[in-house]
Amino acid sequence: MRIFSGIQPTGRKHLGNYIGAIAQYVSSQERGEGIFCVVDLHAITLPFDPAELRERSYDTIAILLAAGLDPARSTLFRQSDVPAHTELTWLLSSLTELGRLQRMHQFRDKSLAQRELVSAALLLYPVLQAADVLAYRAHEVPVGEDQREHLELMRDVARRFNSRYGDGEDVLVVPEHRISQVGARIMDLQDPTSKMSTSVGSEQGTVYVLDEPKAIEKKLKSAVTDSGSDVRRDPQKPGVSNLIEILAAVRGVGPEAIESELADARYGELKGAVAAAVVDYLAPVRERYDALRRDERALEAILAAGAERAEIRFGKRHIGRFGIVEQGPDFLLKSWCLRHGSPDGNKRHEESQRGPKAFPHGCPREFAARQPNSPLAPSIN
Ligand code: AQP
Repeated sequence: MRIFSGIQPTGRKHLGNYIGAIAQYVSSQERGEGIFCVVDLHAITLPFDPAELRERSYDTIAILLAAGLDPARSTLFRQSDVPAHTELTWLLSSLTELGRLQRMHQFRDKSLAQRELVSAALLLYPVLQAADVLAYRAHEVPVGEDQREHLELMRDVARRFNSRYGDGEDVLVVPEHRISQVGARIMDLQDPTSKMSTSVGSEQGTVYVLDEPKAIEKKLKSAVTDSGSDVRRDPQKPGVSNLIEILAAVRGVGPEAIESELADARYGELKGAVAAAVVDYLAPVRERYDALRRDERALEAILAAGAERAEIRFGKRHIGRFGIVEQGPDFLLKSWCLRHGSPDGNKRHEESQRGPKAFPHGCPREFAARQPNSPLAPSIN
């Protein structure tokens, strides 16, 4: 089974990102072939500073490694290093309803919060996300609850592509989302009716993965609760429900187990237990992070190798004016046929694979370098 997910290199990663997404990525390595991507192109849908984005991309990849993603087992790369994502976005945008994009919650919330330019890229964010996943024909996408709507759109786009261009074949895999039963929507500690968030939350209401233990304790111990005293989940008690959910998620148990364990406890004890558990949960990540983050050359090497592997194992290398010059997933071939409006696109592709003869102006060096027996070919496992 192939598993894909992407994470933005925006700001500092918080406990919601960690529980809802990163911890799931790490455990998914036991179930299948993981492909994880630092989605820097998603991050530019809002105003950004290029130098800052580069730094945050390193921060994010270092957190993923510190959390336990293993580049030898999973493919880890930076989205902008693999051009197939943006190429496929354009193709898929031709199959995506404009009205539906405009109604997406994330687009509405983020465009309302924008004071200056609301970019077309912000609108197309879910199409790029669809391209990310569909390019690799991933079967499963681990995400937090806030991404459910985008996943539904992606599934519909894949189905539409298959019914229009698949010739009876499921060229694109219609992926399943994997949203945890526990911890899929961690709430802000100061406003437990809103999700813990990079862009909207308060500093005090957001636990960051790299926070010092003292800061974690302080934030959790000052979490907003309610005037009652029962430690149980209830829509009327969003603060207490959130703390129960966090404790359950970090201990890897159901929230009912926490409710019965703390049935006689007061809110202060609940907060203390959550604080201690979260400090222990994040400590190993913080300890490993610094050394990983310091070595930017090593991070670059991991990202470069991941991009290479993503392109060769799962994607295509290049759609140039000669057509697809390296074998890629069938759907890209079909996309190419679609572009050329000709069912014999396949034939032309095969011809282009036979070598330099297919290139009227000679064989480009880039193509030569990528031939399996070329001395210029990169060595890929
Ligand atoms: N509060 C959350 N609880 C559980 N899961 C969450 N995720 C985000 N917030 C929560 C999941 O984290 C993954 C990465 O999200 P992202 O790439 O969107 O990163 P981000 O922009 O830094 O995260 P935010 O906080 O979601 O940013 P805002 O609120 O500014 O848009 C995703 O799988 C997401 O579901």
